[in-house]
Amino acid sequence: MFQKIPKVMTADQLLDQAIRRTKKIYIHDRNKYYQQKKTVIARTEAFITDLTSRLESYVKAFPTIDRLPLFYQEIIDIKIDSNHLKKSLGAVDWARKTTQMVYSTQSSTLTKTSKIDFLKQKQKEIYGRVASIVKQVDAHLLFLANAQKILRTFPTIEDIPTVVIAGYPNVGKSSLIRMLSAAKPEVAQYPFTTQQIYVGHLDKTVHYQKQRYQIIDTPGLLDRPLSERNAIEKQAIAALRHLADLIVFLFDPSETCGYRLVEQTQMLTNLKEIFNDVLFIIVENKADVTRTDSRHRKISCTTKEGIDDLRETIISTLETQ
Ligand SMILES: Nc1nc2c(ncn2[C@@H]2O[C@H](COP(=O)(O)OP(=O)(O)O)[C@@H](O)[C@H]2O)c(=O)[nH]1
Ligand SMILES: [Mg+2]
Repeated sequence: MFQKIPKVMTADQLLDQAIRRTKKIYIHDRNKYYQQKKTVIARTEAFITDLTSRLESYVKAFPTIDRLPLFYQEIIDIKIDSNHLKKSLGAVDWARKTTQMVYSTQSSTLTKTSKIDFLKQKQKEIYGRVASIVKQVDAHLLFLANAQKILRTFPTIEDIPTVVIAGYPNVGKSSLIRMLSAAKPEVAQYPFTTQQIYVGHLDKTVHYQKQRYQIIDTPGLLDRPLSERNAIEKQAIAALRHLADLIVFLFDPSETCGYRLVEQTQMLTNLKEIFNDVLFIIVENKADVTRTDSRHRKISCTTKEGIDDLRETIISTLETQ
């Protein structure tokens, strides 16, 4: 999702690189004087272009936060701090504009002069002013560099109808997401836990148009009692609210997962409180082992019992969302 953002350099690195590149520039002219003059001007121009285009590429590559899906806005705010990010992008853009302005106001002096010494002195002045502008935003560049590193690890989650799978460990969440997904689910780092997030897709063709639905498993997040959560994890769970159009809660009535039914019921109650505006489908897995007489839907990831029916129900529920 944010993989295209380039690595952000520090002020010193930016300036060094710009200077290094200019040194490779030579303009040839039979006239020695013109050769020198043209070379100094070309180098100064290249210096400015190198810097401003790089600064511009940073500002353009970062997403416009307010236009991102709410899920991303929230995790960016938690992991990076949205206001700080906006401020830093603004500062870097200011440096780009100011650098450009310094050059625009000085470039005519360079072309008009006939003295090489004066020309070189002017060039030095421009380099000096621009260097101090870029150094002024060094802290912001560092902030962006760090933000880029964090954003790069964010999972790619689309803004399409999404079902999230929840339930205690070993109830069969991974098995279910594998059964339901059209292709192998993608694995990515979830920004808050050491755990990973699994993103699969359900496809359905309606009137020759392929509809895509997302299916997400967040091991480590929706599989432990909320009372054991730290503040960040609670926020991370809250961010999922923006993502989930539907939650499939998996019970394991066989209790081979290692958790008793009362504990599992308690987690469901908890989740319903947090996701109070999200629809739940409650499913009992491992029906091949234990089949209760509850009214809940029964499935088995081992025998595939109830899987096709569950897929249909998920899709038709998401369609009406
Ligand atoms: N008998 C039986 N075992 C299952 C079923 N679904 C999953 N399992 C087993 O339960 C264990 C945990 O499954 P997994 O999908 O990893 O659970 P997760 O931790 O919730 O993702 C694995 O050994 C699975 O093979 C089922 O329907 N029937
Ligand atoms: Mg799992």
